[in-house]
Amino acid sequence: SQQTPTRRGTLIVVEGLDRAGKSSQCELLRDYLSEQGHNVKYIRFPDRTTPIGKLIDSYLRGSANQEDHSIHLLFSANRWELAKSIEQDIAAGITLIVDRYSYSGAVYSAAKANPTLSLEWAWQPEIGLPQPDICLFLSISAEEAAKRGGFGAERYENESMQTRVRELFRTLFERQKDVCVVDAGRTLEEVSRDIQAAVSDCVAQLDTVGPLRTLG
Ligand code: FDM
Ligand code: MG
Repeated sequence: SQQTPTRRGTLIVVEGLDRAGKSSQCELLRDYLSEQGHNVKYIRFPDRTTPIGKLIDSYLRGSANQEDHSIHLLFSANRWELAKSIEQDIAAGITLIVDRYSYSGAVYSAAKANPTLSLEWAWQPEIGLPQPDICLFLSISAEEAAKRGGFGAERYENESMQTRVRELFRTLFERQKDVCVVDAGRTLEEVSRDIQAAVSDCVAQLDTVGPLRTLG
């Protein structure tokens, strides 16, 4: 008898500024999709557990310095080292929720205003990585973010960096038309309802989309 081929999983990316509620929304989405019967995995970048991830972790905590381009390529390498396992999970029918991805990668590095580190340059090493089926951008105003409390102690967690990151996310997502912008300045429930609706549409259209694509 013939076996029904496994329906591939969906690659879902959640992006946004610090304090936009990414982690809470990823958890709510994981629970929602699990209840719907999906086999779900929730991962995040940077993955601080690998050898490259440990270098990134010391950089973010400020216990180590790295040249701007060098740390940028390490963040990218941290995605490349997991690319195969992402492809394998998707092929095995697992739905992956990814907290930050190439978009954060390009935007945070370009926000340093290093003259030889443009958004264009920063995007190049991302080309060829698995392309998300849906990228949800949790958008929050500077005012709303400020209301949600102070910054943490890690590198990049300061007002001037966050302002540049916000502008660059906007620039990037004006070019990448396939992003789903979610107004994250509302209650957890309101935001999660929008996310669930967008993800459900995406999952329903998966057969039309075909196999997992790659970033261009
Ligand atoms: N970040 C994250 C980057 O600079 N490049 C990347 O490729 C990624 C994935 O690392 F400030 C930044 C964004 C953030 C920091 O992320 C750690 P979390 O999600 O706040 O732990
Ligand atoms: Mg953070």
